[in-house]
Amino acid sequence: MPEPLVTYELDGDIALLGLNRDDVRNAINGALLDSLKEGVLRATEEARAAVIFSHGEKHFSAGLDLAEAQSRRGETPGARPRRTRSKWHTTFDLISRGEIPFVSALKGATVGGGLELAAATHIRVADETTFFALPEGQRGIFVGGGGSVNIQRLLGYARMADLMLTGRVLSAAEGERVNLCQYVVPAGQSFEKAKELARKIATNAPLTNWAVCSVLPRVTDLSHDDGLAVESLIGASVRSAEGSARIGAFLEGRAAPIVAPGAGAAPGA
Ligand code: 1HE
Repeated sequence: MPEPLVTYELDGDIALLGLNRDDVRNAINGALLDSLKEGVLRATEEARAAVIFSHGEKHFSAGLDLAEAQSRRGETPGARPRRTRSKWHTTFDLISRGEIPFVSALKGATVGGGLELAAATHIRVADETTFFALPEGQRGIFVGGGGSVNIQRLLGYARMADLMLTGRVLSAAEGERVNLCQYVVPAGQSFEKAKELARKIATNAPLTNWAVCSVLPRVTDLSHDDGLAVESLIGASVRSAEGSARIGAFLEGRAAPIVAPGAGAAPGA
């Protein structure tokens, strides 16, 4: 049987989804999107958090499979009915607005559609080899994996326009400064760090995690008044027996307090 284009493994409460096309630097084609969608749906059923990482030595993803894209250009217009929302949008939305948190582990090239995939995840961990670019302008195409919404939200128009118009390539440290990633770790350590974060996230109350993943991104689309109304509704709907137990545990000294950075672990934590 051929190797899956996206591997799936359940590791305790977390699912590990591995892009597995290193021969073409994890370029994203239709079959990889299908495999990713299957993994994302399975993770949503089975896990409390998930990590998307890449197999192979150097790169996260080279983005759109340019060879497949080129071969499709030869097709007669209208031969394949174009759906309003592409497979890219539906797959990436299952990540960005789904029910469980996704953490991406980045390295090397995280470009074009690869950056769009990373931007669909909730936490991005880059290692020092990671670089970010949107070479669509040079290739004569446009973002198509939700980047105009998700990447623009992270970067703002000015920086996204700069990347797309000038072909500028950002280092991991530059990417962190402009919100493309939240963590930068030494080379080769992004997968371990992403797993550590996912395990931690998986210990949160699932309803709160769902609200962060599924509701917060939608609130930014609303007016101030509508946003506050939704916040109140969500606050009421995540109130649960689990929440009461967690608050009780803190009040009775059974839950660790928050520790200031650099202060070391709290006794008994
Ligand atoms: C590919 C692709 C690809 C590599 N589609 N086959 N994406 C890009 O414009 C990125 C184009 N790729 C690169 O700039 C470089 O390949 C990398 C910086 C990512 C990696 O460099 P390197 O030296 O490690 O690998 P390589 O030798 O350039 O590539 C190895 C093989 O992967 C080679 O094939 P081979 O048969 O010669 O071995 C490459 O042709 C192949 N390969 N990238 C197809 N992207 C929803 S819209 C999204 C729009 C976009 O994503 S635009 C960005 C497209």
